[in-house]
Parts: sequence; C-alpha cells; structure tokens
Amino acid sequence: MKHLTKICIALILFFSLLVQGQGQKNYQPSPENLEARQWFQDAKFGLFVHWGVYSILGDGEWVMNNQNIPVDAYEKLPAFFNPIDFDAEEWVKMVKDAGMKYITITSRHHDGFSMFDTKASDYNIVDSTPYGKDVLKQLADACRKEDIKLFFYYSLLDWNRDDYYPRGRTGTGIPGRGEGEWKDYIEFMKTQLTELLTNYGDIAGIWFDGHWDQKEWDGKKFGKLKVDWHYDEIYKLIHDLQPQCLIGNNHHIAPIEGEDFQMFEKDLPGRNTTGFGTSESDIGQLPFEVCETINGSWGFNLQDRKHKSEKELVQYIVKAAGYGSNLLLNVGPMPNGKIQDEHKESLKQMGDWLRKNGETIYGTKAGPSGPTDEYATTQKGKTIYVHLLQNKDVVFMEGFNQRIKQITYYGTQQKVTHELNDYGLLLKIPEGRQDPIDTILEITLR
Ligand code: FHN
Repeated sequence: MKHLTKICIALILFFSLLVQGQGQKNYQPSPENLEARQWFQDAKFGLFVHWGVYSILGDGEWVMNNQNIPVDAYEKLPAFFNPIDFDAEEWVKMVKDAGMKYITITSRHHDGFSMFDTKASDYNIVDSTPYGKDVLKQLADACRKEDIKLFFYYSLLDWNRDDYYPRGRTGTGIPGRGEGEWKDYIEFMKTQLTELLTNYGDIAGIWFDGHWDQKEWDGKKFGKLKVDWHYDEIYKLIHDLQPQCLIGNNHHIAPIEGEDFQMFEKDLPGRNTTGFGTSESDIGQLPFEVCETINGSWGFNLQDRKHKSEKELVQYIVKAAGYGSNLLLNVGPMPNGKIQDEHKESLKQMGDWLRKNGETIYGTKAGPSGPTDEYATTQKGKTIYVHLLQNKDVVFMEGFNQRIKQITYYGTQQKVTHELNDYGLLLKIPEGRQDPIDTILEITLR
C-alpha cells in the first residue's frame, strides 16, 4: 500500500511538472538577489516599453498574427525602421519625472525581431535596419547614469524562427513558417540571454512571456504544456551570470522554482477579470508586479484613443500598492523613437501626484484592509495610509481592528472624525475635504 502511495505521489509530481514546466532545481536566492527583491518591492513604479518593427504598422505588437502577415513580407519591415528621434536620455528623464524607478523593455517580442546587437541571428536592429544602432545599449547607458534600473522583456514564443517548432497555438495563420529543431531554439535563447546579461552591465531582471503559447487551451482554461522550456537550465544560466537578476515569467500560473517575482497582466493580483490571468489560488509568496497599458495597446497603435484618465491611473497604482504590488505602466513608442504626447502627459500627471503623495506608496507594504472600489490601504511601520477612492461623506471599513492613536488628513495635522467599533472603522469626511482622485488619511497606530 505504502509503495502504491509513493508511486501515486511520483506520478502526480511528474504530471504537475509537465503542466507547469520544471524550474531551477533547489534554487536558493543569493543575498544580492534578496536585496534586489527588497529594492523591487520598495520601488513600486516602473515603465513598460513595447517597441519593435511592428510600431511602423501602428497596429500593436500582435499585428503579424492578427493580420496573418507572411514571414517574408513581415521581414521587409526592418528596412523601414529608422528611429532617428530616439533619445535614450530623454526617455530616462521622462521616467524619473514620472516617479518611476525602473524600465522593462522588449528585447525581442513574439515577432522574433531582436532590438539589440545579437550574434545569434541577423534579424536584429543593428544588422537589418538603416538605423544600425543598439537601442538597448543606449538605454542601458542612460539608465546607469541616472540610477534607473533596467529589465529586459524576453519572448519565449517566436513567429519567425523555424526552430520554434513544435509551433504553439498562436500565429497558426501566418504563411511561410518553417520547421526545425526545438533543441536549437533553446540554444538560441540561451545565447541571446547570455548576451543580454553580459553586454549591458547589471540587469535588474528578465521578464519572460509566451509560455502559454505551448499550452493546450480549450477556450476557457489552459491544459497541458506541450514542450520543455528548459527553465532549469535557463534560470540557472541567468542567476549564474548575474545572481541579483530577478526572474519573472508571465505564464499566468503559480511561481516556478527559480523565479524571483510574480507578475499579473492587466489585473490586480488574483482578480483575473481578463479570464486568461492568474487565479487567486496561484498567488505565491514572491514580490508582485501588475502591468497595465495607458490606452488599450502594448505596442504603438495609431487608432487606439482609449487613454486612461489621470484618476484611473493614479487609482490603479494605489490599488496595486494596496496589494503590496508594483505597477509597470506601458508605453508603445512610435517608429521614430518618440513617445506619443498623450502618454507623456499621463506620465507627467503620475509624477506630479507622486511628488506630493509618494510617501504613501514607495517603500510601503499592503495595508491591513485589502483594496475595494472604495478604498485601499498601505502601511509603513506604525503608519497606515488610507486612500479613499470615491467621494463619500461616510466610509465604513469593515473588519478594521487596529489600535488607533490618531487619524489625520495626510500632510496636515487636521484630525479626521472617526469611530472604531466591533465591526470596523467609520470615517466621516466633509465634502470640502474630499479629493476627486484620492483622499489620503494617515492613521498612526499605538
Ligand atoms: O502577448 C503578450 C502581449 O503582447 C504583451 O507583451 C503582454 C504584456 O503583458 N503579454 C502577452 C500577453 O499575455
């Protein structure tokens, strides 16, 4: 009987590895890595950049798949890509002014085009565009000067290469895709990752994406994983090259061994309103990052006018912080290397807000009351910041049971009328004290 149980456990482990993919065995984060995780958790705000030759078509980064552009036709794009107005220092300045602490940029997206100088393929910005320069190198140099950390997004999925074979469930309508050997694809990725972690100085993290392309999908949920991503080797390679480098993988499942942070796409942790996101039961113990677009697109989209308002964006970072999470807010630069004015304006507004209220976000952890549509809380030591997100005269925070010394309006000595009872905390906020975006209160605990 005991023997049977052991076999069952081994089988369950075997199949769960097939579903998840095996990570870096016996991973023990180095002291530098743990320090980097702490920095990351305190940083709270970063810029996501989706930039590639797809920006020329102004229809997002999935245009090759969405328009079923044949491989040989798409391969004509690099010849038109000449972002002469790209100014890395200007980007970094914009990031700093926005109150952001790091940048995560696409080094290679699903279209397979590398935005950096790689020896692993000529299909890259240096060898195949009239521009001929490595934008990641320029950005790495500018970031280093200004103390902004740099992460590289790296697509696991590839619609261009023959050796991305077996193919996944996307890009199936793209004509001209070839057939090759999976082991060559793994070697290609390892070569590129080695370059990314050798030629650009200290890299704060690698942001993987595309794992889900190789999973069965019945239209509602993911099933079995069809390939071996060799995460055991890939994660080890990264940590051996740069132990502090934080690995995250947008696989939408619970963290795999060897990862250092967990991301949530277009959703607050565990909410999964998109339907393809990470479920609540898959929330792990690593630092969190939520990523979101300013309009509805990651890559530059000429027609997308659905730019989020200042209120929506500020409330999103506040709610993310209420979960103890970072916000990675996206821009899709234009083919000339500039960022569209509407998005620059949004980043400026975020920066203005954070200059006044950043203390209630940076370096905080999730507060005692989880975010709702009405409020979010963050905490630093004996101080709790309550962010009231709707204009109401009376707010009741159910279940709040901390030992309060005093409550004031943030940045003032003015007391807030309140009542703590067995059920929670009742706050009375006169109309004149309500802020249309976020009324912040400071609770000092005993
Ligand atoms: O397919 C990508 C998409 O283009 C974009 O990069 C986002 C960012 O989180 N991730 C994938 C979708 O899950």
